Amino acid sequence: MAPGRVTVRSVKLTAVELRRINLPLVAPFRTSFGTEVTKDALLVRAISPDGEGWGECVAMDAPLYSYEYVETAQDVIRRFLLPRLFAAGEVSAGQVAHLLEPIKGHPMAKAAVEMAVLDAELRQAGQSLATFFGATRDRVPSGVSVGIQDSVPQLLDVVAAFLDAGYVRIKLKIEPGWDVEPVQAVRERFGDDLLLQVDANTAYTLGDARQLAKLDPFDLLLIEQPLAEDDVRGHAELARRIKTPVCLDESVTSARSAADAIALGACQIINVKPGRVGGYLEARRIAAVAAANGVPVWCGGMLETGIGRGANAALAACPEFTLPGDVSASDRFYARDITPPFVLEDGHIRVPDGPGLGVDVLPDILEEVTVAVETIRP
Ligand code: NPQ
Ligand code: MG
Repeated sequence: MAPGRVTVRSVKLTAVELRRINLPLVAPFRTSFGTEVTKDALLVRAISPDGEGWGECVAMDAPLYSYEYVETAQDVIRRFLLPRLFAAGEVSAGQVAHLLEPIKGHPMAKAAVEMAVLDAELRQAGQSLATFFGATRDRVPSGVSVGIQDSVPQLLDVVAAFLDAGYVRIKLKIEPGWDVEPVQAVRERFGDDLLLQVDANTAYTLGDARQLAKLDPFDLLLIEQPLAEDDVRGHAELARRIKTPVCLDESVTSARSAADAIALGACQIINVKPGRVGGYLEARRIAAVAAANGVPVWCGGMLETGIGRGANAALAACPEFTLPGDVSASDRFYARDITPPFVLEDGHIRVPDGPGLGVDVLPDILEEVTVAVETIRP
């Protein structure tokens, strides 16, 4: 940094805008917990005298992935989170989690607020999120999550199209009745070299261990969150009964819970999602804890707009992230996004290098998809 230049490390919040948008998905996305056809997202815009910052809340419109949903996130942000940040005067992103700690739970709401402050702060300082994180790559390999389909032939067509587009890793959503058959069909059609994994989103119980062991011959990279969110011990037992490495998603809610799950033998791999764990800073700590224990991590996805997608690309560019993430191109989910789209280049997504998120919101499209705006002031 040039002599005499001062790095601004805090943000004076004069207002925060909470904006709800509705984006149609290019195709319905079916998982073991339901089928989504549109994305109801909550955006957080932190406004300060020195500029603004954007955050994206990854809560769904219903409590199907975890207990949070977009209305509870907006309510807790409005009523409990922002008043604490306003009361603190100037805030730095590194202080946000501590200031919000007295409020229990609501990690996705907290993550969105921290992200907006972090973006504002880094834009002021002229530093990219990737540099702030210590990212070591300028592009990241891109994986794709493939929803449950109506038939195996249909699944093979969908997977073929994603492979043609260049995706380097395929994740199949599974549930009881849609597991061994689709995995076997994809292996047979696309061969042993395909990087392939599955995600059950908690749809099984330990009593299904024999069924899940039938996936052993297919050389999957991992099975993600087969059992309930709070069944950490069950995952440890399952990990002893199957050959496929167990990866946790929903169960890992903090760096502490990651350390506990690793110590219990409940996971050999971790899916890191900033929203699920209360923010990008906690996500970085989880990656560090995992790496210290020799546990590979990868960056998950929550159907983010370009705002969250850019931030995920920066996170996925950190050295601990040794497996391809669910950081797909924007057109995997959206025909039109609120930012310039992220595109696949030789199976990779470019990591933004501009200040903050390094992603610019397109005002006209943003207005078109906005369904409500609320401004909160101190
Ligand atoms: C997962 N994501 O890894 C999640 C689940 C998921 C890309 O598989 C709206 C918002 C719909 C968030 C559907 C992927 C969603 C969502 C599924 C998250 O478990
Ligand atoms: Mg998952």
